[in-house]
Amino acid sequence: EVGSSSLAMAEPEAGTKTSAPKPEEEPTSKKQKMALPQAPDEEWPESWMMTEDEIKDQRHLNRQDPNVPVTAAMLRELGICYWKLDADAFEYPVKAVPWDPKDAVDPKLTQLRDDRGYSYADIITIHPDTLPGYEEKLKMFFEEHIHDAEEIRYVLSGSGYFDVRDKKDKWVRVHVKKGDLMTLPEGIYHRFSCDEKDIIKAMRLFKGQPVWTPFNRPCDEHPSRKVYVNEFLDEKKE
Ligand code: KMT
Repeated sequence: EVGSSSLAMAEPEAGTKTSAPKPEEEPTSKKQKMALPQAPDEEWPESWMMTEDEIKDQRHLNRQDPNVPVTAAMLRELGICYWKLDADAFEYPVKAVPWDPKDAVDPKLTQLRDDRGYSYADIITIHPDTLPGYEEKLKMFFEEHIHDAEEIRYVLSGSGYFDVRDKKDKWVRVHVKKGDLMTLPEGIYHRFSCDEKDIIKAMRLFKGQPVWTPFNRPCDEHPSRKVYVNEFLDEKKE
């Protein structure tokens, strides 16, 4: 092995006794562009454990009493990612299907799209005036389900709740607002609800051709659920 590594060949006097090898410098041609860093913990959306009582109004906070906050670290452990963008600094259409992600005017959004390979985007405004079949869709969004791909939502205005199941299968409510770009991993049980403001405009991004099909719970045998359980819930990883 001696002398066969590129490190040994890079030493000024090969074969002479040297101290510990110097840290290797990355060749400039191979320098990777840093991926857009996720937001610091204090900027993550406010999240809490939901009440276990029957839900009377899904638009209410539905917190426990006293409130049980959920930290950014706990959300990350469930596979959630989060970036904060400046949604006021750029203009996006009210509705566009599809809206070409190459038209992204925000350089951070462009970087995120390139880092993560998002190739599709559209904009959905959840409000009775803008969403055909509003009531029916809201019911569908609030049914507990998974997708067979990552769910990526960038909130351009308004606000709402993504509820996700934690490691103990309890509901965590994540309150997303303008500027929040959040991803939910493939196979996580989740649902969406408007909050009391009753309006949210969000960009939906996707890798490849979008597939919105929800698989309602129970679907523990679905391959995407198995991927999620294996990656985030399996005990052996604790
Ligand atoms: C979904 O998949 O649940 C939705 O697209 C609705 C939420 S978008 C803010």
